[in-house]
Amino acid sequence: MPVIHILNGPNLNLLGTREPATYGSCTLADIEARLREIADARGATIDFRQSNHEGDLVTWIQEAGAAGEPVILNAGAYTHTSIAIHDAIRGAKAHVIEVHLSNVHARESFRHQSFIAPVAAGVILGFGALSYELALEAVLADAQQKKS
Ligand code: CA2
Repeated sequence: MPVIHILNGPNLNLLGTREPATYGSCTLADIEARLREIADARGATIDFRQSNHEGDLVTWIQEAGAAGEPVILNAGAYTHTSIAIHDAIRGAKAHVIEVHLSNVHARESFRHQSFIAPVAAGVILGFGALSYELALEAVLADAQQKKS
């Protein structure tokens, strides 16, 4: 089973400290711990990271794409602005599932556009921390299917 990269963009390090009505009360460390539990139980390895810098996300996506390893990506606000992340996914042929805690379509109109969605394998949003778990299930199911 390949390593599953779970990449988090700007401000996600603040989760659990502010705006619980929008993002829930889980911290990013809570989400990581839950995903590690699920991955361990299924014999999978995860690499969980966060950065406030667009270039870090670009580099990590390029590396995952080159290694043929799947990515679960919450690019935070870069979702709505970053052609660089769009190009990285496309250029590296990275297998990416876009996730969001909140239902961005029920929020401000500037959050309705995603530069990631057109180059993602799928998008899961609006379920809080569960969005990440659902994305992990999708990646695990996909890996299982490729094995059989
Ligand atoms: O819903 C999501 O997962 C988002 O990717 C979260 C981003 C937002 O810019 C996207 O539109 C949707 C924001 C990251 C978290 O920002 C916080 C700011 C203050 C307190 C807690 C979190």
